[in-house]
Amino acid sequence: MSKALDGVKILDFTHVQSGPTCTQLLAWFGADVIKVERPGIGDATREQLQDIPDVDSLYFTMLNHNKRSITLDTKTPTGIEVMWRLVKECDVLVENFAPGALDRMGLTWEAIQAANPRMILASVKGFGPGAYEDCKVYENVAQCVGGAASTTGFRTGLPMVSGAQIGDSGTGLHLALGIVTALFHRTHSGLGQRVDCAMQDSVLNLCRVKLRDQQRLERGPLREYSQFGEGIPFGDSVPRAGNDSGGGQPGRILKCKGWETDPNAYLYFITQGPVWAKICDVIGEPTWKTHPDYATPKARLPHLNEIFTRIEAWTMSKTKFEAMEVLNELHIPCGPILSMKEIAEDEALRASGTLVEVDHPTRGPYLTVGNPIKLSASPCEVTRSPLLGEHTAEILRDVLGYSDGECAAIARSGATGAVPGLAAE
Ligand code: CAO
Repeated sequence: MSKALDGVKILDFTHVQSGPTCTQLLAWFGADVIKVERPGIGDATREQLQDIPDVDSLYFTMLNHNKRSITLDTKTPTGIEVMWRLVKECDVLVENFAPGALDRMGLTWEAIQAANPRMILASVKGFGPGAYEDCKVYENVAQCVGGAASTTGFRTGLPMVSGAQIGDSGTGLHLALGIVTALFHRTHSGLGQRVDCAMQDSVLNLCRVKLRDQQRLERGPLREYSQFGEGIPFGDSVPRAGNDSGGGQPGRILKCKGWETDPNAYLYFITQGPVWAKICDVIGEPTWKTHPDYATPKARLPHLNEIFTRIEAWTMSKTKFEAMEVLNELHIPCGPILSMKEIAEDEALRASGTLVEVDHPTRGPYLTVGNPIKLSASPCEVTRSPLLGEHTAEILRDVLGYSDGECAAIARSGATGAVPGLAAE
């Protein structure tokens, strides 16, 4: 079966997490992703957080599946020549260098357009145009400047970053959507374009409900926040709301049986309006169905703390899985707090291909997250990340059409670093 992006060639100048997340997705959809790395060094994450000495880290392997790696020093004359051949040959150039680095490499938008008018140039930067456009940015910085940290955590605690990598992986996702949109546009315009995603903007996009609340706050207190029920006045910006649900259906994290010793013996419980009567029955408070303080969502808002305390008395009598079973039967929305250990052992996630075991020549088998987006006519097979420069020779020959003699000359020039077998030919 052919893949959705079969035939699309991606010139991948990405590193660390945000850019590689994007190009990995494109590779999973069938694009040929050619990752350009500095000879002898490669993507810095190959060596970061290494759990096995001298073996590509899980940080790297889990973000670079299904790609090919070419080592190329794009600051040597021969490297520059090969780089431009790649620009002419590929459909999309993706990069997340620090601001200015691409231009310093000679890859200005004007030069790229002149060399290949169909080329799409996709970039991740920390910030969009403005005072901070020249700044380097990493994940947690993006979470802070995008509004996530100020609205995450508990009201009385520090601003909090999330374990979900919304700055890096979130921006990579946004960029991937921009790229396929630009590829679609190109089918009728015939031309490439620039696709720019700033990490600050992507985080803010994921935090849009908090900007919604900022404007609601200007018209009065946020009645669904626990803080309202506690009688604590609001300030002039959206406060951290702990585990309060961000939507119109109030929810909280509640203790379940075993919480004293198990840090994840909790359940997220949502008091969805349409199933309120069932909630009252299950927790043993049938009179709350008609009681004026509890009968309607609006009446319940000032009493949420009391309501969740009562529900928690019920959830504490069950394990999180027992509670979920009872609640699911009644169509009451809820979810157990799953640890990474529990997720890693989840049979359904493995069966669906969301969790995949991959074999690696120097690491051996490891578990990774596969493609979370399932296309029925473009199934995804997750293959291991490339070793540094593993595909240098085949890319020079098969993609760029260099003869064996030319490949050897390129290798001898030092542009590719040491590539076994190449210089000798
Ligand atoms: N051949 C020769 N030189 C190469 C090369 C190659 N194949 N690949 C990269 N380089 C060079 C670049 O040209 C650049 O050189 P100059 O600065 O001298 O022009 C240099 O390597 C380093 O690039 P960088 O500045 O992007 O890397 P850094 O480690 O200093 O910064 C990061 C890393 C992530 C902070 C920065 O790239 C950045 O802010 N990127 C944009 C935002 C982003 O994506 N952040 C998320 C990262 S994941 O948390």
